[in-house]
Amino acid sequence: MALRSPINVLKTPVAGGACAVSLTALLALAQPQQMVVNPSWGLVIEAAPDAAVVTEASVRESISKSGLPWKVRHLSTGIELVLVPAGRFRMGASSGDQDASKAESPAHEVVISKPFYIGRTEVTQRQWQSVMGSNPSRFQAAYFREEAEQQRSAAVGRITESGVTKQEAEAKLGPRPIWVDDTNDFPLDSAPFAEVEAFCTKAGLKLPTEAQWEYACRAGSTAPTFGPLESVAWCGENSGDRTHAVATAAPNAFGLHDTLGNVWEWTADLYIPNAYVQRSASSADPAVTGAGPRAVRGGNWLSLPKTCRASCRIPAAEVRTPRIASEDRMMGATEGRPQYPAYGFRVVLEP
Ligand SMILES: [Ca+2]
Repeated sequence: MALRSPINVLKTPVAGGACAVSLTALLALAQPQQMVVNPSWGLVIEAAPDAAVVTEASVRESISKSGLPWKVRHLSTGIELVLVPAGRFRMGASSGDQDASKAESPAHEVVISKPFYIGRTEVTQRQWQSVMGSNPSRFQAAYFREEAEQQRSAAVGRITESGVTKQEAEAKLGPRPIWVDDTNDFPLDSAPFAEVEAFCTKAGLKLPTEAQWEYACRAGSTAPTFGPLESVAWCGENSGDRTHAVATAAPNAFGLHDTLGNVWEWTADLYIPNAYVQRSASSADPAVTGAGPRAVRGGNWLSLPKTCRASCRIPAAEVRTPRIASEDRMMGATEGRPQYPAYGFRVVLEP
């Protein structure tokens, strides 16, 4: 049977009063539909911001006024990007933040002069693999299997100490452990900066500047965190000492997930501790270029809450301070691969 077109439906005879309804429906059909134009690099997922995600009406209005679609899938990587509107914010230590370091002061006004797209999530292992053809991440199935087996073995060992056989201990513990065997949607981790740059170049994407990152992370919030850490971030308090699939923690008011926690995020900016001292009271689109250690942002799966803050900034571990070197060792850094599995990233596209 052929599918009926809307016009055929309207031609179907209906009982009294329905003629007026049909005419209304016909007029509605005659209204020009809003055209959704896909950019050359992507496919529009949602043209207008979802009010349940972008909760501030003024932000939705700014996004709509830009004339750009809100959520777009980047064609060559599959990365979901959301539009962040132009605006201004106070960058650096939040008012009354006792955990802020000197490098986060003075707080100062920053103008973001143009809207930009930013990854809704950290880049995933699937997305990295599709572009680079390999996956350097520590947190893959083999890691989780090994962890699960080590824990099982330790538990069996504790029980057999009381004199029971290994078989009896196994029976007492019940079914073998189940581990995470699919990490496609986990964040990419352990990639050095040069490889992250190579990914961005191949994909035609960029890393955010520190200012873009903090503006996107805050999403209008002036507090150290945009929400309660236990619901918005995988950090040392709740992660079980590992990364988690992206977008399993609650998003911020721009619809971005995991800006705080999960993996630290590389930025394009050179890390200069007193960068903010050198700025004027109001800066437009600040960027710190040059060769040297990059600033990483947001804290990770092992971080203390005091580190998972919007304004927290540290140098990547390419240049070692004693504090970071000890963290490196704790997180399994090896010779020749110093970037510990704490680092990932999200991308930016400037339309
Ligand atoms: Ca993160």
